[in-house]
Amino acid sequence: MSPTSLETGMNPLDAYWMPFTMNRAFKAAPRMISRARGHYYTTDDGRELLDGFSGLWTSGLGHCHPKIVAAVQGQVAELDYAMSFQVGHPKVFELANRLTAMAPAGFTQCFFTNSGSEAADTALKIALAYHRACGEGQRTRLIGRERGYHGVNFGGMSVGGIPANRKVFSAALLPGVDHIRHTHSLPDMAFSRGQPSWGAHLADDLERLCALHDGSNIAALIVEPVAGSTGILVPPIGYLQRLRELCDRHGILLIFDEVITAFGRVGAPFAAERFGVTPDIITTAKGITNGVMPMGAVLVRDAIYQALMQRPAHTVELFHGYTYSGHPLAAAAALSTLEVYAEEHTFATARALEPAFEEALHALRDAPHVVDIRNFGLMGGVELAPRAGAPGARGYEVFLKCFEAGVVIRNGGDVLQFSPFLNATPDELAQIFTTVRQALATTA
Ligand code: PXG
Ligand code: PLP
Repeated sequence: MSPTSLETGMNPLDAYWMPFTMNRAFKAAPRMISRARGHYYTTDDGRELLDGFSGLWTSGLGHCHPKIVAAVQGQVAELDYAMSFQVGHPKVFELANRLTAMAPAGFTQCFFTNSGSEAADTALKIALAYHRACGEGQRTRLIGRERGYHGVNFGGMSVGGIPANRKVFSAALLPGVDHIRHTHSLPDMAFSRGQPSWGAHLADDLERLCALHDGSNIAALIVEPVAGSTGILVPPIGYLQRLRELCDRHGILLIFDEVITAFGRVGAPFAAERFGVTPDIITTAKGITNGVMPMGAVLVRDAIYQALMQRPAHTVELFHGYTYSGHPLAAAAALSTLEVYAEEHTFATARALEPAFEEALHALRDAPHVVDIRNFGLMGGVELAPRAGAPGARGYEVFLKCFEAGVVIRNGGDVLQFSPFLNATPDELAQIFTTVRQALATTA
């Protein structure tokens, strides 16, 4: 038997290589969460923390919702796993029906994954397969957007546009990918509330790429309706409509990555509905199970599915899938989550909370270091001026101070990010922003 960390004197936290984390700093001063209930985490030393980030955009209903917990507990005792290839189980079919019923008109199909990253790669593969089935196999180019985040797998990373996530893997990125420019411009839109009025013309950058590569070679454009990970970039008024028009003009599939924006985060089942722009494919994850089980889903318009169903019926139509696609526990968690969203009128509740959230967020305008504030739905970003020579250090320090003071937020570099619960109370919003203001006041 190998010796334990106690015998070797190693840090017992050493073996776990944490994702997107400063591993050495964490292990020197861990932040350990051992329980959660409702809107609070409990740390291993018994402190209660108000969660201002809804998990990681995942848990809009609050943690350990009793109904979802019971659904998963019941399911694990009834059917723990069933093979997902050539075999099915009832709940995943029911879930696909429910999801397509919630989706914009014309979406009839749902493909299941285990994460947002897998959903992004699945959507890109479906786009390529669709064009080939339509006799347009030359449409292989994939277009993303600067500052976009579509997860960390090779496809999503390649269409993604966050420099740090790409730098080390530069030579391994997919060929044939290009990016339209991002929509952010501090001089033109700082402190906009909701959608900026400037910037619809930025969508025309897609025309530049259609001219360069020829539109007939482009398979799909993937964008987040509201960019999340990069620090909340809200689409200018008219921008998404313009992207839709250009995609139609050139026969390009439009993919909305709604891993964050679906399921109430912008006060509707999908951002597509809220913005009144219908893409061809929608990717989701996170809120689909309220974060209780890993699951992602790719929602697809009927014409795409039908195009792939033309070959003889004894053939596999799409050579793609995951061992855990539509896992019974995830399906049970998702079905129960959708029921709670309906019973508790969660999306309307979230929508009603938007003005109070916007006010509380924008009240930070006069706090030290703040150079921009952005919001849409219950997504909020507060951008800080970077400390000279140490980008990200100031944001990280504010995150640490808030954690110490009992509030969990997230910093993406120097952008503080806010994702309150969809059913947060005014008092909770006040606590979050009072804590952030105090942290900013004591941060150099
Ligand atoms: N697409 C989008 C739009 C996302 O926001 C993913 C894909 C990937 O999902 P998975 O489940 O593979 O992680 C995401 C994930 C942040 C942050 O700080 C956001 C995400 C992940 C990590 C950090 O906002 N979103
Ligand atoms: N690697 C190996 C060796 C496998 O056998 C499989 C699945 O059978 C995978 C990777 C893919 O795993 P998953 O289907 O969970 O994505």
